[in-house]
Amino acid sequence: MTKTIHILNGPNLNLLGKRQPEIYGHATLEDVAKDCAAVAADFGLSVELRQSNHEGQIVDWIQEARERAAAIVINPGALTHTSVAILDALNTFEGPVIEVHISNIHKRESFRHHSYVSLRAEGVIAGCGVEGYALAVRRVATLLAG
Ligand code: CA2
Repeated sequence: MTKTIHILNGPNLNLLGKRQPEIYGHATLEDVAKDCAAVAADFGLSVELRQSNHEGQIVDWIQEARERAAAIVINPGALTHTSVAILDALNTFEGPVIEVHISNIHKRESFRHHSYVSLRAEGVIAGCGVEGYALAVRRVATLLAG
């Protein structure tokens, strides 16, 4: 059966391509889903992309991924910097986790420099724009093949 990568997005990322293009670019989450699906298909994988503004929903999706996903790519948005609940949920997931940030969080305000999710992630991609998602899918393919 085809392995699926769950691509989870946190608060406000539904606005991608619609607000603040100087920071986050012009591509939408639908564009991201298409790019990631194309890269995944090259490796015989599939993707499911979701976005929620609610921390508990993301925790529920991570728990669901335990049963249904081979890997997680996650951009938790601002919850990156605050959510022990998302870290705890990720710690129960057994496959690879790659953390993505569209902007370079290390070039921004100091409160964005710390990530709880990085304590669990196999890899972190930041500052590569929305291309970071497809790079993360490529990395997951390598890790799943190994
Ligand atoms: O750079 C990233 O991907 C972030 O995870 C984005 C979060 C921010 O809080 C993190 O520090 C870094 C913010 C997501 C807001 O997304 C928007 C997208 C387009 C327009 C407005 C907001």
